[in-house]
Amino acid sequence: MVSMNVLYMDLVNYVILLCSFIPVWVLFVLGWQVVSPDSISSHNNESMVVEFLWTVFPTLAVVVLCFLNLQCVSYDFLDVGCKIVKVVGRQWYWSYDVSGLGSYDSVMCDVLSGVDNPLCLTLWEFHRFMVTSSDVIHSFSIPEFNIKVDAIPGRLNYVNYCPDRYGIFVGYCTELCGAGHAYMPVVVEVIKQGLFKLE
Ligand SMILES: [Cu+2]
Repeated sequence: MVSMNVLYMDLVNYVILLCSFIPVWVLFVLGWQVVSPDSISSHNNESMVVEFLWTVFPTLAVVVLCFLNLQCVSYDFLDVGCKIVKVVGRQWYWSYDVSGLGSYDSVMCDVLSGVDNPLCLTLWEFHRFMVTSSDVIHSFSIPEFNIKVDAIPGRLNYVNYCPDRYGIFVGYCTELCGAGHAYMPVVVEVIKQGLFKLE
């Protein structure tokens, strides 16, 4: 399911390329037809097979894209035994509550986007981030995960994510939330299952 999501993002890029290529190609051929004395319209070039193929293949492509799109859209509604990760934005640090780890604060400790207690996620496990705030509006954002969820006081926003690679990922608060806005990085460690520990 996760790789489907990644595949969809890739497909979108290919479709954008294709969408740019088609008008350029059509304009080129049109121009060529206008100036060429031997244009296509002067020949008998109807072909049922070609017309059939260029109707069926794009239709199939649209069906496949619709299917992937629906999967991507419904990805957030999936409830596949997600591990709940509560995320609370505070002035100016993040608090996490991860099942198995309990509740803890993640406070910035140096200028290179380091925090004392990073958020620990396990590889290939579905996590549901439940995001809220205890004071002003923050925004929980991890660009490498394609995640950006507003943390709004009195409201619970959520997003699902399943880490597909090991590593340390850095995100930021992306809502101007006060004097310490720049000093509340999100640091996520994706580790192997069973390696959780807090210092
Ligand atoms: Cu903030």
